[in-house]
Amino acid sequence: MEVGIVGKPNVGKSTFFRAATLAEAEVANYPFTTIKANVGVGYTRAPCPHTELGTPCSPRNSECAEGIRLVPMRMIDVAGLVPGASEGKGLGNQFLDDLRQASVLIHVVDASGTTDIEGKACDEHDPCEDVRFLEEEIVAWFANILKKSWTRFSRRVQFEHLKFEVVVAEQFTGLGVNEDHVRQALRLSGVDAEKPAQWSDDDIHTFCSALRAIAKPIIIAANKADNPKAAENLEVLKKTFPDTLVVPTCAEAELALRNAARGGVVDYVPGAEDFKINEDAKLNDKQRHGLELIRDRVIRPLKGTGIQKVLDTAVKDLLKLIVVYPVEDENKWADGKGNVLPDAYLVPQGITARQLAYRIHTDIGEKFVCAVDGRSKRRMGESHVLDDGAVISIMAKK
Ligand SMILES: Nc1nc2c(ncn2[C@@H]2O[C@H](COP(=O)(O)OP(=O)(O)OP(=O)(O)O)[C@@H](O)[C@H]2O)c(=O)[nH]1
Ligand SMILES: [Mg+2]
Repeated sequence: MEVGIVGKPNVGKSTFFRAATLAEAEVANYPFTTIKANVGVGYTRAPCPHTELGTPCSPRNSECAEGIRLVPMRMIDVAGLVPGASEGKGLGNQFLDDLRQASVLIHVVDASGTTDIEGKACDEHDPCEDVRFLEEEIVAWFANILKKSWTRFSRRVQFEHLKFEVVVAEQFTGLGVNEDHVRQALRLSGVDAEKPAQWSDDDIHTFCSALRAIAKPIIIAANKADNPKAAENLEVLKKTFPDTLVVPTCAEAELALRNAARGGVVDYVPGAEDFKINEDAKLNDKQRHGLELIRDRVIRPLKGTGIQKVLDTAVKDLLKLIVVYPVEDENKWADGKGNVLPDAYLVPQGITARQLAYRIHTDIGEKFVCAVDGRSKRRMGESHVLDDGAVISIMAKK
């Protein structure tokens, strides 16, 4: 699972990335601070079933903090995008290649409206413009790939009777686009898959726009929400893009809180709606005041900093993934070595018991006999659809 952080320069992408991953990345108040992409690990949260069991867990592929399982995902913070990037403007389109593996994009927008379309400081700017241009750049990136060998490819579909989705998915190899994405994009755009040779530029654009929405869905982080001008822009963004998820964020506050928590100054769990200043911490007046400001301007009005909310919403509502816990022993919820709830798997909603078995190991998928629900101890057949948070033991032929 990979998450891409995108947006025009100077909006707070690297601050968001650092806050989410605690990895180092340069942050500065001018455009194009980031040139080479930063890669790190962020987390999505799920309730950990160990709290029901009353036994501590021993996670292997994830972490557990106060009853919350943190499931890792790769995050990538790329260079700022400007209009025309897909034709080489700004830092050009190399950053787009950095986004190939991303299955979801977090578009960081400056909701305070104090940076212009190229990321330079200004008094007023409409962030809706940024949302439109960024989407168009990604669509243009898709369209350029498709157009590169359009003639040859459309002929193969029309005259050699090859399946459109097979040929298109081939074109996009390495971009995380599969045949199912193409089929969905065809349905959504209503273009004629039988006669691509007759497609106009508009048809290509309509199709690529649908493919972008399916293969690289976007969630908007309306950042710099601590700025007094942000509230109004946030409402405009939500109204203008009613079908897009928009979450207000303050990356700077999240970074400050995570650093303070790491230094033992505050008790703060990412995603929490409050934090506690540690009484033993030696803070000067300025530091204490800074933390109180974060509480008054960000945490209270926004019910948190929004950073973790963006990640959790992207996984749950946009990608429609759930977390399941495969175990070997359905009574102790442990693996063969006695590790309790060792693995947390991010899987698509609607996954069946047998599909999960295949994800664990091809061999287990092939020799699947049945699965057992760790809670009810009921047996389930191969086509049983798994619930979010399921604890599952899979029986396979020896
Ligand atoms: N007020 C406020 N400022 C922020 C916030 N997040 C980031 N900033 C500031 O915005 C400026 C740009 O931050 P970066 O994280 O470097 O932005 P970027 O989008 O990675 O910029 P490029 O790498 O140049 O594209 C810095 O001065 C940050 O401190 C926020 O939530 N609120
Ligand atoms: Mg940056």
